[in-house]
Amino acid sequence: MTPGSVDDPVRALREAIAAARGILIVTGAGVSAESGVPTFRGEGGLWKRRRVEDLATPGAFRRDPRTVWEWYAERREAIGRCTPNAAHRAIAALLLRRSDVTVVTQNVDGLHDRAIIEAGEELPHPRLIHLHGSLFTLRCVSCPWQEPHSAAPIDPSSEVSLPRCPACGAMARPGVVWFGEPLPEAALREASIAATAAELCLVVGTSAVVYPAASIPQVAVEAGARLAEFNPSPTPLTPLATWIFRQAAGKILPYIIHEVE
Ligand code: BV8
Ligand code: ZN
Repeated sequence: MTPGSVDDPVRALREAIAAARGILIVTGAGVSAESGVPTFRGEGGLWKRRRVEDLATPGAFRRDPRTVWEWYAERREAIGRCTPNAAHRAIAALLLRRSDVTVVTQNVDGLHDRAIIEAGEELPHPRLIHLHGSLFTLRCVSCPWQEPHSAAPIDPSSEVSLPRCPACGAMARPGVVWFGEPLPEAALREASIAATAAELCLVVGTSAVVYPAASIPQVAVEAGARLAEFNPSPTPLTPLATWIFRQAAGKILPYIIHEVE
């Protein structure tokens, strides 16, 4: 395929981005892979080494809060040393440049937020939607207390050293959505509204197997959006894609997005 030819997907997608009214970008763990954050299901995936049922569920936390906190403390520590990559920066640049762009992320690593801060903007960004919460928020298991908790390391060495709610003294937990838990209503609603309004949906680095997040790009396509998939591997969304880029997001996305006003 010669670049610039009619069937050149890069040129076609650039033109579609320039012409679109309403762009939805849905991201998963793959967008953070080049930042050194392990994905969940690929080779070397996080879940591979650990059984999801043992860790990312309310039951697991009730049964063994120390082990669950050990896993989350390890991830917070590792991700705290990672930085946004070129894909996060390109997505942040498009989000900040165009008021009709919405980013819906399943990621809890905060790297989209950090790319927005690096671009000199404030948080929270109204059009960056977190479907599964954040590793860097703590919340109480029994009262409404929650707060951002980026720096302080968690000491999971004993039940006594685990974080407690300052308001009621109950156990504090990671501010993420576990399996079997509902997603934040407002986030899911805003994501669905953005999906129905989008003319273009870019899906970046997700295996599209976790619901209801995986239904968001499908809602966009059913409402008439064209879909571009950025993933080295095929996913259940591949059959819906108009454009497919089997490269690492950090390589191809800046090349496509930066050229488009
Ligand atoms: C709920 C947060 C109901 C914690 C996570 C149908 C409808 C509704 C629910 C279900 C349903 N069917 C099944 C369910 C239950 C379940 C579910 O979906 N299970 C799946 C596994 C079958 N869903 C739930 O439990 C959800 N809750 O439905 O509640 C309810 C309603 C009312 C009242 C009570 C209950 C909650 C789901 C959220 C779970 N939390 N994580 C934490 O992170 O610790 S899920 C976890 O998976 C992460 O959040 C992650 O974001 C998410 C999705 O994974 P991906 O991001 O896609 O990552 P993955 O590794 O899988 O893929 C990476 C991709 O990147 C790969 O394709 C790879 O090829 C690609 N890649 C790699 N490198 C690159 C790359 N791409 C581009 N560039 C690269 N360089
Ligand atoms: Zn409390």
